[in-house]
Amino acid sequence: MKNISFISPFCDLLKALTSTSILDRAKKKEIVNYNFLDLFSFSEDIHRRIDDYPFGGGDGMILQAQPIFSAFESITKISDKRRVVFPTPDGKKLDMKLSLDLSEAEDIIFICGHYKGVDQRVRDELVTDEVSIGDYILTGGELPACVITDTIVRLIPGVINNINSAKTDSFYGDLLDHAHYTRPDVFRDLKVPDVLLSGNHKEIDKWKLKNRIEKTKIRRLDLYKKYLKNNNKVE
Ligand code: 6GU
Repeated sequence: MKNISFISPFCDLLKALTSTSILDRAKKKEIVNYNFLDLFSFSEDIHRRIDDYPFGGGDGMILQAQPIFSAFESITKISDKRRVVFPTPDGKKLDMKLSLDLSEAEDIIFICGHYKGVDQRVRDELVTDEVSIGDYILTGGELPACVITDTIVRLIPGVINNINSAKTDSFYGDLLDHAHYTRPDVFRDLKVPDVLLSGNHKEIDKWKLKNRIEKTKIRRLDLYKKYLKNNNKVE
């Protein structure tokens, strides 16, 4: 069983998101275990402070090293195959390759802080992976930690029933996913493409691939070019 631990001043948010849907199912199936370490309860300060002013001046408060180190050190039985993730906009940008790589760890520990707000010694001494979820700024590391957890957990064998579904997902290969339809075949005069009702699986597969290629070319020229190159195709 994989252990995913979160060190955070806002564990409520993390608990809510991990106790819903697929993330909760993975826990019920005993494939993963989630562990929440409330940063305040590791403070050695009499007022339970966890942050202080930055040396050298500047805006905002900085999370102190002590509560984070103490929370980290309270986690016993950490495997050698562990990754310590610090979500931060100046980290490596998350993609499926990084998700797959992280999903192979036995223990994953998230240190949720604030971009300009964590003592650098935490990043230097404890963190193995600094990860960004995109080029925009969020207020804290909790939402990115949940995003990263979600993408990791769904890749662990046994979590999603239909692994083929995960494999045809956008970004697993180079192409975006095709359009999907379900019953009824006519809804308010809007018809499902005939080929999908034909039962001709060769034609259906051709349609799906064409749909994926067209969508990728329009929306993500970067991925489309990669697809052409990887499949030795020229336009
Ligand atoms: Cl990982 N953290 C924060 N605070 N903002 C972000 C981010 C992470 N990735 C994109 N924006």
